[in-house]
Amino acid sequence: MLCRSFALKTTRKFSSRLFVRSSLLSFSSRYVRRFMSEPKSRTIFIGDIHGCLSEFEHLLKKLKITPNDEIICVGDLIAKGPNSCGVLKLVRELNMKSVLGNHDCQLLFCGEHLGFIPKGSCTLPSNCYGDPSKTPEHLELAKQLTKDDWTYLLSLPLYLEVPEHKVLVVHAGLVPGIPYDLQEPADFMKIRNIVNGRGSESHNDGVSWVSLWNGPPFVVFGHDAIRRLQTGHDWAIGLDSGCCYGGDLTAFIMPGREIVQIAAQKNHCPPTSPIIPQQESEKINPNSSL
Ligand SMILES: [Mn+2]
Repeated sequence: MLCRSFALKTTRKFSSRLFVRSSLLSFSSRYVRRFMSEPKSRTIFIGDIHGCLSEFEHLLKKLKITPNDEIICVGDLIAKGPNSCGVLKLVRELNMKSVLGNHDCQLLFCGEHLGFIPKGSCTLPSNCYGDPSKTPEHLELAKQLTKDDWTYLLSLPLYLEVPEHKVLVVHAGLVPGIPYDLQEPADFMKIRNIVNGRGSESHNDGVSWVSLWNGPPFVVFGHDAIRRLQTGHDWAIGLDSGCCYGGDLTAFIMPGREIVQIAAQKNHCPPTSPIIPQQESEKINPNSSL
């Protein structure tokens, strides 16, 4: 019942309100894309893959994807899982879209640090990047990427609008009440909570950003594996169901609002924070329509 009321309520709101669009941008337009496509049979949003190539392949097989499907990833394609390069290759070959996740962003920074991409390629504010010496996995991964991988990563936006479905795709989230172009770029990639009106990576202090998000648009996001799949919001859905931590890889399909999942083959890496236990009421049938 919870899921059904979610779908009906959201549909009604969409039909009666205008979709917000970004206008002037205070940071490089390279990080923003408005995605206009030919009508496709399905738009499939995929949660954080984190190098879990095998689960990714199984999910695509289960989805029975066709060239008419538009596939959009919520970022963090790489790191933590066993085959980041394979994921990048498949994402490129199947012409998938994605937004930039915090790990993708750090990989770019490591690539610049090691000279694989030109100095000045990483133009986001400094709080979007970490010290490369403290991210050895990303440094090692940078040595394995192809030129096409770098070109693809450099093309990823911080947010992506899908007007056809009145959807905004971001990796982590945004601060409610602030226009997209005035958001902190780091918030798009790292936010979990709002603390004293500002974005925070914490999941303990303040409240989750999504609990304050009243839409429109409907936001599809990832990053927050600690809270697992988040389907209980009217105006957003969180798709990071922690595949790399032994959870699931999740796809959300529009139209229809169907959820399709593949269970992780194994626990690929230990979680950095304890996973918040999922409430019984939040559990869903892995192939259900919301
Ligand atoms: Mn992330």
